[in-house]
Amino acid sequence: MKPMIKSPLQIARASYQPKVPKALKGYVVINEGEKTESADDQEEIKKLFPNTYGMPLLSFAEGEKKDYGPINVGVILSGGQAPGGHNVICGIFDGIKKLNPDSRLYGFLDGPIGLVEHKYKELTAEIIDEYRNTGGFDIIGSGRTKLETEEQFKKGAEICKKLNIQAIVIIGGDDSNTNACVLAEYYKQHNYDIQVIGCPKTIDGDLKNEMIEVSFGFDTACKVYSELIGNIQRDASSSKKYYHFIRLMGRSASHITLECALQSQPIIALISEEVEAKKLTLNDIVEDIVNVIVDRANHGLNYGTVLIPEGLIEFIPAMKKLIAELNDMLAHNDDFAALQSPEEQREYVKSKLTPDSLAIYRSLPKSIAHQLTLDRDPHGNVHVSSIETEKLLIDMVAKRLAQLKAVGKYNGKFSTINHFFGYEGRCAIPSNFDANYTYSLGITASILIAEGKTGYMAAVRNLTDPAEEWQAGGVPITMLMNMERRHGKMKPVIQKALVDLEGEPFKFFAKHREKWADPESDFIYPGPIQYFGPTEVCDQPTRTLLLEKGY
Ligand code: FBP
Repeated sequence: MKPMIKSPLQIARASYQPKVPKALKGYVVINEGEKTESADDQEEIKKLFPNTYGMPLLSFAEGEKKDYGPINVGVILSGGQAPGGHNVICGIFDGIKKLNPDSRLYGFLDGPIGLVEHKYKELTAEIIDEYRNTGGFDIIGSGRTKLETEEQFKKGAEICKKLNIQAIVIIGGDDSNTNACVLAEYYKQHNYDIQVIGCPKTIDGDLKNEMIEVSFGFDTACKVYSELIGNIQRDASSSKKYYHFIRLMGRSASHITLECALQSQPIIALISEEVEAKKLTLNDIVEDIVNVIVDRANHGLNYGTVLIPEGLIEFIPAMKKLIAELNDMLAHNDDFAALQSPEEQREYVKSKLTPDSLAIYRSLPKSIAHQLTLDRDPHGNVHVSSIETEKLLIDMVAKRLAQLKAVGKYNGKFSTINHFFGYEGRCAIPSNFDANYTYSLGITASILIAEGKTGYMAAVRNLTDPAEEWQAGGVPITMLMNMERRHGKMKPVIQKALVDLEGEPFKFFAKHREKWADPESDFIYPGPIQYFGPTEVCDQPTRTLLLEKGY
């Protein structure tokens, strides 16, 4: 292993001892709760997962010392990076070693493909110690291969047999945990002795239900973006010359944008779920932004920040229809794939769309229309992070302001800067919250494995309490599933948790946003994540989590 050169903060963080729930400090007993149902489409999901459907919720309590044989585990990091992934692996390692020092941990390389292609490395204490409390997924790499064929499952079983691996832990988002669920069911159905455990990862915050309070990484990523937004707001207030249009990652869900808005108080934050509920058109959204800008100009202010969720475009009803048509049209479409130039592709798409969608497609700048037809990921998702919605909005707002200026209804200056924040936060050094949460998830996974569970997601709850009071356990993955259309076919997948317009975080935002747009209002400057210092500065969870829990 090549020696790493480290910053003073890296060195200090290496010796940070994550806090864990009381029950995880010693040995546990598992209490079984109620039997569970899937999020929707219960009959279909039950049929597809006869061996793993309806299992009970599990919660851990402090128990007596027990003896376990050696536990060999294979771990996979799947999908986009999220701060804390390394600590999940450290938690699994420490967990299985505590239960039996002869246990071994193998990391499959570069995502699920490592399992299929038998690419792995043993994670020794020396390697693990280099990655404690660090950001990134570079310990073993990540990838987005979808595990779905019997051949892949069998190849996975082969390597597990060779390495005597009793369980696979898949650390991933909704799509990767869908893989985990399918794999668990397959191995159980075919009597392979291999357990599969999932772990809720994603900065997007869209993998949650009443039992999974938040996915890991959301806390750190939002804090990084909020710091940057705050810095930009201070720059804007100082120079007084720019409107900053900031698009934020998050896929379809607007949780990141909402959380960043709660932390920084921009003049505008768009929430996709509200746009859909109110059936707003692109022109409606532009008009709302323009009204705020005109009002600020009337008060002599020509600067501010506008937050835009990256998935916005999918939630504008007419755009949603267009994207759905494109998804079906482009799924496994060799004719389209064979076309060489963007012009040929554009003509092909235009010839296949329904008249309404064609009109929308034509109205879009060519660059955006092209971005909508780029490759879907292996799970069938549009690559929303490649669609430059912020530029589209700047363009439309500028045109509308020019019209108003021409008739004397706007007398300001509209100079803009566009940003896209996503990759800046996905590998940040995990906040104390994420460092503690992920390490606890790792230990939880090791216990679920030792106790012979499969088809469960490691879960740690009560996250607004001090870490010692957190409640660890397991949630059947089938509980999060429903049927959705992917690549033109209905498939069982984990239901994405979108922003709940009746939930407290959104209600708080809706109540205060007008005040934030007001020329008299102040921005908030959250500042950088603090790792050492007073607890009210270092250990605060997100505003979303606090509001959801009634704080
Ligand atoms: P997952 O956690 O669901 O894998 O996605 C995280 C994410 O950062 C999204 O917010 C973003 O749209 C996407 O990954 C970008 O994908 P990529 O890493 O392939 O560019």
